[in-house]
Amino acid sequence: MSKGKVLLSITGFNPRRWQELLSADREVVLSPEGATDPTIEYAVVWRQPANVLKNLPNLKAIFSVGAGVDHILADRTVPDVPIVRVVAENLTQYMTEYVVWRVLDHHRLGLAYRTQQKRKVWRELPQRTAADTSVGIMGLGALGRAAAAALLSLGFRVNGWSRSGGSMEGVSTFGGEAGLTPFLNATDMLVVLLPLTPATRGIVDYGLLRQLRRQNGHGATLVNAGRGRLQKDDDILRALEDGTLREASLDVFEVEPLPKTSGLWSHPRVFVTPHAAAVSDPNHLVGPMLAQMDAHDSGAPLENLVDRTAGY
Ligand code: NDP
Ligand code: OXD
Repeated sequence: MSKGKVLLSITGFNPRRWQELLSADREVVLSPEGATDPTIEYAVVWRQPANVLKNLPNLKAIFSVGAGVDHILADRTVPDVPIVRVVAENLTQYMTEYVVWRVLDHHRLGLAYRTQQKRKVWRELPQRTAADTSVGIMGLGALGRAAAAALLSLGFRVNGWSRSGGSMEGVSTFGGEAGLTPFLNATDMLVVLLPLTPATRGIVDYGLLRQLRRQNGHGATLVNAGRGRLQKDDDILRALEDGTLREASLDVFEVEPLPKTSGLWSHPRVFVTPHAAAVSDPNHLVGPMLAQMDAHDSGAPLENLVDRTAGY
């Protein structure tokens, strides 16, 4: 019996490699043949056009090309079938590298030394130890936990905030609304690895940044590699201007691509990357996706399912 077709519905980047790899095992279509195409059994999507999934009578599951699923659920017509998100070693490794890179650069005064180098200034700056620095990770899930483990191994103190407040060895964990202020008050460097959901949208605002610890009069540091709409770009600029924040590394923004008019591009204490912290590599991800489709067809449960009521 032939396998059901895969709808590959991608906007924002060229899906050619995804198509090639998926086609090795299943027929792939880039749009349904008619609004109610019965031949499509699986969808692989990134920011699919609105309504494209809504009337597929034999759709068994939707696979997100990324770890986040806000781009799928933004379309309210997405049918009530299981949604599978990416949890993969190579994506986790990329994110861990990004977090360690940015935390170490801020911690070891990379910005100040680069500025000195431009001016040919030979001056040693006072250096804090990792053990004196608390990194607080908002979102202690697959990515947050891996980043926490790497930071612990470098000697940082690590705090973690999540919905459940679930524990992790070596990490001071905090949960829910009640845990947020104590978590922030004990954090010098904030790393945001939350999903974008109705509960987290806009959470990284000026009021939240004010609650971070600012030791010895130094502003705190922000690293956001979660989602742009978790943060208020203007509040970050304000916090940088009044000393609430010392520096920021931002991989994600309220509007992407970051508009040329944004003050974040040229701010001397902001490090910008174009939503590149952890890319979804089809060479690593398509094989497991196809294997899950086959296993599901044989009756096995799907893995890495999204809890639609929570939105992640
Ligand atoms: P997980 O679902 O594994 O973890 C999410 C974490 O966030 C969990 O600890 C969860 O709490 C916590 N959380 C969710 N909602 C809330 C809330 N309302 N209050 C407090 N904590 C909350 O996700 P991943 O770690 O795999 O990925 C995290 C996000 O990273 C993705 O959703 C995506 O947006 C982003 N991402 C960005 C990339 C980039 O290149 N910039 C690449 C890949 C992902 P609990 O543990 O209690 O469930
Ligand atoms: C993801 C992303 O969610 O790339 O995986 O942002």
